[in-house]
Amino acid sequence: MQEYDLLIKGGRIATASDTFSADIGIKDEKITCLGTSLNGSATRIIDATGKWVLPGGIESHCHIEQESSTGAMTSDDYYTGSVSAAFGGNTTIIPFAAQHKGQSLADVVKTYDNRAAPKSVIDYSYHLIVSDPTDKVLNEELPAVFEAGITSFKVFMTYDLIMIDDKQMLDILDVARRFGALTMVHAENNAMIKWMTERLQETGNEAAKFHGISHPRQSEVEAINRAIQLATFLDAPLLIVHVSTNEGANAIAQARQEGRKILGETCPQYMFLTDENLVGAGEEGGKFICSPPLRDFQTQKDLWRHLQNGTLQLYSSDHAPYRFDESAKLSHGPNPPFHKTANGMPGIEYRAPLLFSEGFLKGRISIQQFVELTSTNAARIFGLHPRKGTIAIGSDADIAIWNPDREVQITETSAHDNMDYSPFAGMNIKGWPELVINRGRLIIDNGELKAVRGQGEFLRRKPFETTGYISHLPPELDVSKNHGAEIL
Ligand code: DUC
Ligand code: ZN
Ligand code: ZN
Repeated sequence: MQEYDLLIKGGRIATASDTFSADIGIKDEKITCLGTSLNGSATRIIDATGKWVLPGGIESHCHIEQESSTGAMTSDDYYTGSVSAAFGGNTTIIPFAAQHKGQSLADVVKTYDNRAAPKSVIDYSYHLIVSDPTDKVLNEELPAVFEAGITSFKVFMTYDLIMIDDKQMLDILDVARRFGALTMVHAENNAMIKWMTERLQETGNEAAKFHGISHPRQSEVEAINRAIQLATFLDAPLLIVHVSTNEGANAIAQARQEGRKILGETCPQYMFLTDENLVGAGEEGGKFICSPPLRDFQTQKDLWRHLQNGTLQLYSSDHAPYRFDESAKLSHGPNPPFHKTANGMPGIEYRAPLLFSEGFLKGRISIQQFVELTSTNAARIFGLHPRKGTIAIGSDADIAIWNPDREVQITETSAHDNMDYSPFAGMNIKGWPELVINRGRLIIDNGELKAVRGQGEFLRRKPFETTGYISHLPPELDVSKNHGAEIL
């Protein structure tokens, strides 16, 4: 019997708090030993000299095998989506399980279990999108989903077919607060978007390049401020996803400074692309249509600052893959109006490598911040820490071994997803996760996929309020001590 299934020797390890040189012994899916010059017997030994040995990435915002409210199916299923995530250094994904009006949550979860379990090559959970918060959903179905280990719910303040109104949002925030779940919100003001879209339609300005104008900055800022007030009213935790404006991030910073339980996320497209990509792409502008839309160069700088100083704790791809063909982006014909083009762009594979190259290697963030932003914070916020998101004895052996010298050119089809384009095509980046290990199994070995369909496991997650991620709650509001009880 070997002492270890896998021994990783000679690498430089980084966690969210430390860096150190050590060997890692792995047995039965777990990290069982950290030490210098480990020399127990091992089935396989990996030489990581000169490499960074980091926790596997946790991609906590991606859309995989999901129907949009208008019925468009993402172009990635759980196989291609998880394979692409794995090549990009991730060992866990948390996509969305979306309720459409009239659907029971049990049906939604079953549908996504049937999609994910046979196909995902890495571990997974879901956030539940709630679009129809009936009394039954609020009082019976959401608690049942929560008990099944799905402890985060997303709501939309825009999109006619799935949006909820403010009262419904209060209902959901209230249920989430009582159970210790985390509400995530897509914060854009629906009326402003519709009003602007109508003006653009009336004046014949419907090309892709007008998409950004139809989603003004104020639309995001108003909705973020309103969402913060609604959450503050109930003292419920709230995560504002895909923040794309400085003003929106400032509202989050202000709320956090006042001790409110508000979290924020941004995405690579807002840090590496601008509306010039959308406008410059002409007839291919639809490739760059996403919501919120791409902004400007000043916003890129602002969002870097908000990531650096911790106002935004999550950096996620918002991978929403719709091919640029008749199956998805062009389902309404070539050159469709912007308001009939599926919203979203791919990027699950390049999320972490872009941050490693442009953030860590260029000195904008430390390696510990890189680990926090790509892994540890998501594990903490979504109830997976310390099983996931760190390198520690007893944690799952989820590890990415990064070669900091490897140069990669992104092309339209260099990713392993099911897409026919990449919005990041043409960028040259440095640093790549050459080996990726999920629960002790080597899943990516120098550009080769070693994982098999369905080897990823569903992860039951802990309640948000027990994660300790927000530690400044006054005792009377700390529902982790009072799980599921009424506190109003
Ligand atoms: N919201 C997302 O989170 N992703 C894609 C499109 C959208 O509106
Ligand atoms: Zn959204
Ligand atoms: Zn999204």
